[in-house]
Amino acid sequence: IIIFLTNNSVGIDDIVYTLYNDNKGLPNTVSLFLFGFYLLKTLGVMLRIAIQSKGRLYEESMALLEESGIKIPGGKRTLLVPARNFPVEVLFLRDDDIPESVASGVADVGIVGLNEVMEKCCPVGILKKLGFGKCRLSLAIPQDIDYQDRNWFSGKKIATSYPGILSDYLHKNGIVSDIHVITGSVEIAPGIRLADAIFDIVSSGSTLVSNRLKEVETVVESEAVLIGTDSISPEKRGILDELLFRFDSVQAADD
Ligand code: PRT
Ligand code: ZN
Repeated sequence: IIIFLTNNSVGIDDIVYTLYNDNKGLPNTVSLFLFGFYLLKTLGVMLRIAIQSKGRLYEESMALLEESGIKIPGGKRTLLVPARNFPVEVLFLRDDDIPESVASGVADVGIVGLNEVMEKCCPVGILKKLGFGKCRLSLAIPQDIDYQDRNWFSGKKIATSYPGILSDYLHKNGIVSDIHVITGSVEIAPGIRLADAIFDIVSSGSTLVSNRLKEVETVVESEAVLIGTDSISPEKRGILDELLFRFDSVQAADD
Protein backbone atom coordinates (compact mmCIF):
# COMPACT_ATOMS: atom_id res chain seq x y z
CA ILE A 1 0.00 0.00 0.00
CA ILE A 2 2.85 2.38 0.87
CA ILE A 3 4.41 1.83 -2.57
CA PHE A 4 1.07 2.63 -4.21
CA LEU A 5 0.61 5.71 -2.09
CA THR A 6 4.08 7.10 -2.68
CA ASN A 7 3.50 6.84 -6.45
CA ASN A 8 0.83 9.51 -6.15
CA SER A 9 1.52 13.25 -6.43
CA VAL A 10 1.50 13.91 -2.63
CA GLY A 11 3.77 11.55 -0.69
CA ILE A 12 2.89 9.35 2.26
CA ASP A 13 5.50 11.38 4.19
CA ASP A 14 3.15 14.41 3.97
CA ILE A 15 0.51 12.39 5.80
CA VAL A 16 3.01 11.11 8.35
CA TYR A 17 4.27 14.66 8.84
CA THR A 18 0.83 16.14 9.45
CA LEU A 19 -0.07 13.14 11.57
CA TYR A 20 2.86 13.46 13.97
CA ASN A 21 3.89 17.10 13.86
CA ASP A 22 0.48 18.69 14.19
CA ASN A 23 -1.79 18.34 17.15
CA LYS A 24 0.80 16.57 19.32
CA GLY A 25 0.82 13.36 17.30
CA LEU A 26 -2.93 12.93 17.26
CA PRO A 27 -4.62 12.47 13.85
CA ASN A 28 -6.01 15.79 12.68
CA THR A 29 -8.59 16.58 10.02
CA VAL A 30 -5.98 17.42 7.37
CA SER A 31 -4.12 14.12 7.77
CA LEU A 32 -7.35 12.14 7.87
CA PHE A 33 -8.58 13.92 4.75
CA LEU A 34 -5.27 13.24 2.96
CA PHE A 35 -5.31 9.60 4.00
CA GLY A 36 -8.89 9.20 2.74
CA PHE A 37 -7.91 10.86 -0.53
CA TYR A 38 -5.02 8.42 -0.95
CA LEU A 39 -7.16 5.46 -0.14
CA LEU A 40 -9.77 6.47 -2.70
CA LYS A 41 -7.13 7.08 -5.36
CA THR A 42 -5.45 3.78 -4.64
CA LEU A 43 -8.71 1.87 -4.60
CA GLY A 44 -9.67 3.63 -7.85
CA VAL A 45 -7.03 1.73 -9.84
CA MET A 46 -8.90 -0.96 -11.74
CA LEU A 47 -7.71 -3.49 -14.28
CA ARG A 48 -10.11 -3.37 -17.24
CA ILE A 49 -10.75 -6.76 -18.80
CA ALA A 50 -12.64 -7.04 -22.11
CA ILE A 51 -14.79 -10.14 -22.57
CA GLN A 52 -17.34 -11.21 -25.16
CA SER A 53 -20.75 -9.69 -24.39
CA LYS A 54 -22.63 -12.72 -25.70
CA GLY A 55 -21.72 -15.77 -27.71
CA ARG A 56 -19.65 -18.88 -27.30
CA LEU A 57 -16.99 -17.46 -24.97
CA TYR A 58 -19.29 -15.42 -22.71
CA GLU A 59 -20.39 -18.14 -20.25
CA GLU A 60 -16.95 -19.63 -19.73
CA SER A 61 -15.23 -16.24 -19.44
CA MET A 62 -17.71 -15.25 -16.71
CA ALA A 63 -17.33 -18.66 -15.05
CA LEU A 64 -13.53 -18.26 -14.97
CA LEU A 65 -13.86 -14.89 -13.21
CA GLU A 66 -16.42 -16.33 -10.80
CA GLU A 67 -14.24 -19.37 -9.99
CA SER A 68 -11.34 -16.98 -9.43
CA GLY A 69 -13.40 -15.41 -6.65
CA ILE A 70 -14.26 -12.28 -8.63
CA LYS A 71 -17.90 -11.28 -8.26
CA ILE A 72 -19.41 -9.46 -11.25
CA PRO A 73 -22.86 -8.08 -10.41
CA GLY A 74 -25.61 -9.37 -12.71
CA GLY A 75 -28.90 -7.63 -13.27
CA LYS A 76 -28.98 -4.53 -15.45
CA ARG A 77 -26.39 -5.12 -18.17
CA THR A 78 -24.15 -2.18 -18.95
CA LEU A 79 -21.04 -1.96 -21.10
CA LEU A 80 -18.67 -1.53 -18.15
CA VAL A 81 -19.26 -3.38 -14.87
CA PRO A 82 -16.94 -3.12 -11.84
CA ALA A 83 -16.41 -6.28 -9.78
CA ARG A 84 -17.76 -6.18 -6.22
CA ASN A 85 -14.71 -7.51 -4.42
CA PHE A 86 -11.63 -7.15 -6.66
CA PRO A 87 -10.10 -4.16 -8.53
CA VAL A 88 -11.28 -5.36 -11.94
CA GLU A 89 -13.92 -3.90 -14.25
CA VAL A 90 -15.40 -5.91 -17.11
CA LEU A 91 -15.88 -4.31 -20.52
CA PHE A 92 -18.41 -6.28 -22.61
CA LEU A 93 -17.61 -6.22 -26.34
CA ARG A 94 -18.08 -8.20 -29.56
CA ASP A 95 -15.20 -10.65 -29.86
CA ASP A 96 -14.04 -9.01 -33.12
CA ASP A 97 -13.35 -5.77 -31.23
CA ILE A 98 -11.41 -7.25 -28.30
CA PRO A 99 -7.88 -7.47 -29.84
CA GLU A 100 -8.06 -3.84 -31.02
CA SER A 101 -9.47 -2.62 -27.69
CA VAL A 102 -6.47 -4.13 -25.86
CA ALA A 103 -3.93 -2.95 -28.46
CA SER A 104 -5.25 0.62 -28.19
CA GLY A 105 -5.38 0.58 -24.37
CA VAL A 106 -9.18 0.90 -24.13
CA ALA A 107 -8.97 -2.36 -22.16
CA ASP A 108 -5.89 -3.57 -20.27
CA VAL A 109 -6.43 -7.26 -20.99
CA GLY A 110 -9.02 -9.32 -22.85
CA ILE A 111 -10.36 -12.84 -23.23
CA VAL A 112 -10.80 -13.82 -26.88
CA GLY A 113 -10.30 -16.71 -29.30
CA LEU A 114 -6.74 -17.09 -30.61
CA ASN A 115 -8.31 -17.16 -34.11
CA GLU A 116 -9.52 -13.56 -33.67
CA VAL A 117 -6.13 -12.41 -32.37
CA MET A 118 -4.36 -13.96 -35.35
CA GLU A 119 -6.83 -12.56 -37.87
CA LYS A 120 -6.72 -9.03 -36.50
CA CYS A 121 -2.87 -8.99 -36.31
CA CYS A 122 -2.93 -6.44 -33.44
CA PRO A 123 0.21 -5.80 -31.39
CA VAL A 124 -0.90 -7.78 -28.33
CA GLY A 125 0.74 -10.65 -26.47
CA ILE A 126 -0.77 -13.95 -25.35
CA LEU A 127 -0.54 -13.89 -21.54
CA LYS A 128 -2.23 -17.22 -20.95
CA LYS A 129 -4.04 -19.99 -22.78
CA LEU A 130 -7.33 -20.55 -21.00
CA GLY A 131 -8.27 -24.06 -22.14
CA PHE A 132 -11.87 -23.39 -23.25
CA GLY A 133 -13.46 -22.39 -26.58
CA LYS A 134 -11.30 -24.98 -28.30
CA CYS A 135 -11.74 -25.23 -32.07
CA ARG A 136 -9.69 -25.23 -35.25
CA LEU A 137 -9.61 -23.26 -38.48
CA SER A 138 -9.74 -25.72 -41.33
CA LEU A 139 -10.14 -25.98 -45.07
CA ALA A 140 -13.12 -28.09 -46.12
CA ILE A 141 -14.37 -29.23 -49.50
CA PRO A 142 -17.41 -31.14 -50.85
CA GLN A 143 -17.43 -34.77 -49.66
CA ASP A 144 -17.51 -36.32 -53.13
CA ILE A 145 -14.21 -34.79 -54.27
CA ASP A 146 -11.20 -37.07 -54.58
CA TYR A 147 -8.66 -34.99 -52.61
CA GLN A 148 -4.91 -35.69 -52.82
CA ASP A 149 -3.13 -32.69 -51.30
CA ARG A 150 -3.41 -28.95 -50.71
CA ASN A 151 -2.40 -28.10 -54.28
CA TRP A 152 -6.04 -28.93 -55.06
CA PHE A 153 -6.82 -25.39 -53.82
CA SER A 154 -4.80 -23.70 -56.62
CA GLY A 155 -7.15 -21.59 -58.72
CA LYS A 156 -10.15 -22.50 -56.51
CA LYS A 157 -12.56 -20.07 -54.89
CA ILE A 158 -12.52 -20.31 -51.07
CA ALA A 159 -15.20 -18.68 -48.90
CA THR A 160 -14.14 -17.51 -45.43
CA SER A 161 -14.51 -14.94 -42.64
CA TYR A 162 -10.78 -15.27 -41.94
CA PRO A 163 -9.06 -13.90 -45.09
CA GLY A 164 -5.89 -12.84 -43.23
CA ILE A 165 -5.03 -16.25 -41.78
CA LEU A 166 -6.04 -17.99 -45.01
CA SER A 167 -3.96 -15.78 -47.31
CA ASP A 168 -0.91 -16.25 -45.01
CA TYR A 169 -1.36 -20.02 -45.16
CA LEU A 170 -1.81 -20.07 -48.95
CA HIS A 171 1.16 -17.74 -49.46
CA LYS A 172 3.45 -19.91 -47.25
CA ASN A 173 2.46 -22.95 -49.27
CA GLY A 174 2.83 -21.27 -52.67
CA ILE A 175 -0.85 -21.67 -53.52
CA VAL A 176 -2.78 -18.98 -55.40
CA SER A 177 -6.54 -19.12 -54.79
CA ASP A 178 -9.45 -16.71 -55.01
CA ILE A 179 -10.49 -15.73 -51.45
CA HIS A 180 -14.14 -14.78 -51.16
CA VAL A 181 -14.92 -13.00 -47.86
CA ILE A 182 -18.33 -13.67 -46.31
CA THR A 183 -19.47 -13.14 -42.73
CA GLY A 184 -21.68 -15.88 -41.35
CA SER A 185 -23.01 -19.15 -42.83
CA VAL A 186 -19.75 -19.79 -44.67
CA GLU A 187 -20.55 -23.51 -44.74
CA ILE A 188 -23.40 -23.10 -47.22
CA ALA A 189 -21.17 -21.45 -49.87
CA PRO A 190 -20.15 -24.62 -51.80
CA GLY A 191 -23.74 -25.95 -51.81
CA ILE A 192 -25.03 -22.80 -53.53
CA ARG A 193 -22.01 -22.66 -55.85
CA LEU A 194 -20.71 -19.46 -54.34
CA ALA A 195 -17.34 -21.13 -53.72
CA ASP A 196 -15.47 -24.41 -54.31
CA ALA A 197 -14.32 -24.73 -50.70
CA ILE A 198 -14.51 -23.07 -47.31
CA PHE A 199 -12.05 -22.04 -44.63
CA ASP A 200 -13.91 -21.88 -41.32
CA ILE A 201 -14.01 -22.78 -37.63
CA VAL A 202 -14.63 -26.45 -36.91
CA SER A 203 -15.39 -27.86 -33.50
CA SER A 204 -17.34 -31.13 -33.47
CA GLY A 205 -17.43 -31.30 -37.28
CA SER A 206 -21.20 -31.77 -37.43
CA THR A 207 -21.80 -28.49 -39.34
CA LEU A 208 -19.49 -29.74 -42.08
CA VAL A 209 -21.22 -33.12 -42.22
CA SER A 210 -24.70 -31.60 -42.43
CA ASN A 211 -23.50 -29.47 -45.36
CA ARG A 212 -21.93 -32.48 -47.10
CA LEU A 213 -18.39 -31.14 -46.62
CA LYS A 214 -15.20 -32.79 -45.36
CA GLU A 215 -12.27 -31.27 -43.48
CA VAL A 216 -9.06 -31.72 -45.45
CA GLU A 217 -6.47 -29.34 -43.93
CA THR A 218 -6.24 -28.03 -40.37
CA VAL A 219 -4.50 -24.65 -40.44
CA VAL A 220 -4.77 -23.30 -36.86
CA GLU A 221 -5.68 -24.82 -33.49
CA SER A 222 -7.46 -22.23 -31.38
CA GLU A 223 -8.75 -21.70 -27.85
CA ALA A 224 -9.65 -18.76 -25.63
CA VAL A 225 -6.59 -16.77 -24.56
CA LEU A 226 -5.90 -13.87 -22.20
CA ILE A 227 -4.24 -11.06 -24.16
CA GLY A 228 -2.42 -7.93 -22.99
CA THR A 229 0.37 -5.47 -23.77
CA ASP A 230 3.63 -4.36 -22.12
CA SER A 231 2.40 -0.81 -21.63
CA ILE A 232 0.48 -1.60 -18.44
CA SER A 233 1.06 0.63 -15.37
CA PRO A 234 2.86 -0.84 -12.30
CA GLU A 235 -0.35 -0.63 -10.22
CA LYS A 236 -2.33 -2.54 -12.85
CA ARG A 237 0.55 -4.99 -13.30
CA GLY A 238 0.13 -5.92 -9.62
CA ILE A 239 -3.58 -6.58 -10.11
CA LEU A 240 -2.87 -8.57 -13.29
CA ASP A 241 -0.30 -10.75 -11.48
CA GLU A 242 -2.90 -11.57 -8.83
CA LEU A 243 -5.48 -12.32 -11.55
CA LEU A 244 -3.04 -14.65 -13.37
CA PHE A 245 -2.25 -16.38 -10.08
CA ARG A 246 -5.98 -16.99 -9.51
CA PHE A 247 -6.48 -18.23 -13.09
CA ASP A 248 -3.55 -20.67 -12.56
CA SER A 249 -5.17 -21.95 -9.35
CA VAL A 250 -8.53 -22.50 -11.10
CA GLN A 251 -6.80 -24.39 -13.93
CA ALA A 252 -4.75 -26.49 -11.48
CA ALA A 253 -7.95 -27.41 -9.59
CA ASP A 254 -9.67 -28.39 -12.88
CA ASP A 255 -6.77 -30.67 -13.96
O1 PRT B 1 -21.17 -11.45 -31.60
P1 PRT B 1 -19.71 -11.74 -31.62
O2 PRT B 1 -18.99 -11.11 -32.78
O3 PRT B 1 -19.07 -11.43 -30.29
O4 PRT B 1 -19.58 -13.34 -31.74
P2 PRT B 1 -19.32 -14.27 -33.01
O5 PRT B 1 -20.62 -14.73 -33.52
O6 PRT B 1 -18.34 -13.64 -33.95
O7 PRT B 1 -18.49 -15.47 -32.33
P3 PRT B 1 -19.01 -16.79 -31.60
O8 PRT B 1 -19.68 -16.44 -30.32
O9 PRT B 1 -19.73 -17.69 -32.54
O10 PRT B 1 -17.59 -17.49 -31.30
C1 PRT B 1 -16.65 -16.88 -30.46
C2 PRT B 1 -15.38 -17.70 -30.47
O11 PRT B 1 -15.67 -19.04 -30.00
C3 PRT B 1 -14.74 -17.95 -31.82
O12 PRT B 1 -13.97 -16.84 -32.27
C4 PRT B 1 -13.88 -19.18 -31.55
O13 PRT B 1 -12.65 -18.77 -30.96
C5 PRT B 1 -14.69 -19.94 -30.49
N1 PRT B 1 -15.39 -21.16 -31.01
C6 PRT B 1 -15.26 -22.40 -30.46
C7 PRT B 1 -16.23 -21.24 -32.05
C8 PRT B 1 -16.64 -22.58 -32.14
N2 PRT B 1 -16.02 -23.28 -31.16
C9 PRT B 1 -17.56 -22.97 -33.19
N3 PRT B 1 -17.90 -24.15 -33.28
N4 PRT B 1 -16.72 -20.30 -32.90
C10 PRT B 1 -17.60 -20.66 -33.86
N5 PRT B 1 -18.03 -21.94 -34.03
C11 PRT B 1 -19.01 -22.17 -35.17
C12 PRT B 1 -18.35 -22.22 -36.54
O14 PRT B 1 -18.31 -20.92 -37.10
C13 PRT B 1 -19.26 -23.12 -37.35
O15 PRT B 1 -20.35 -22.41 -37.87
O16 PRT B 1 -19.66 -23.38 -35.02
C14 PRT B 1 -19.78 -24.06 -36.29
C15 PRT B 1 -18.97 -25.32 -36.30
O17 PRT B 1 -19.20 -26.06 -35.16
P4 PRT B 1 -19.23 -27.66 -35.21
O18 PRT B 1 -19.27 -28.10 -33.78
O19 PRT B 1 -20.48 -28.05 -35.96
O20 PRT B 1 -17.98 -28.11 -35.91
ZN1 ZN C 1 -17.47 -11.96 -33.84
